[in-house]
Amino acid sequence: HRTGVDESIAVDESRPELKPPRRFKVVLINDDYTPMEFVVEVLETFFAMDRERATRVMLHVHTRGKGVCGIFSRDVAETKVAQVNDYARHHQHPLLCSMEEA
Ligand code: TYC
Repeated sequence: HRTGVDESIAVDESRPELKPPRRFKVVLINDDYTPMEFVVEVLETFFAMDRERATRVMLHVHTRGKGVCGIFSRDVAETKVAQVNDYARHHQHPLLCSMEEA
């Protein structure tokens, strides 16, 4: 098996280059009907924001039309988008979440 010394040599071995993973912004879109409190709850629940940050992001989206909730791998971004849109629809709000390459 490999010693600690071998491990440090192994990181220098020739290997096929891996492309850096693509990153994706998860974006919230403004609308006229979703309650502000619901948007804050979404940002707290799915993006682990405290109330102050969630309120700031919600107000940014409200005034600017859209805003970034976070930047993630493609898989995590797709999951967040689906979770938010499913949650909004479950509560019969038109809130829309989407993703774009960072
Ligand atoms: N514009 C909504 C309102 O005035 C609040 C809102 C904020 C809705 C952000 C969606 O992504 C959104 N109740």
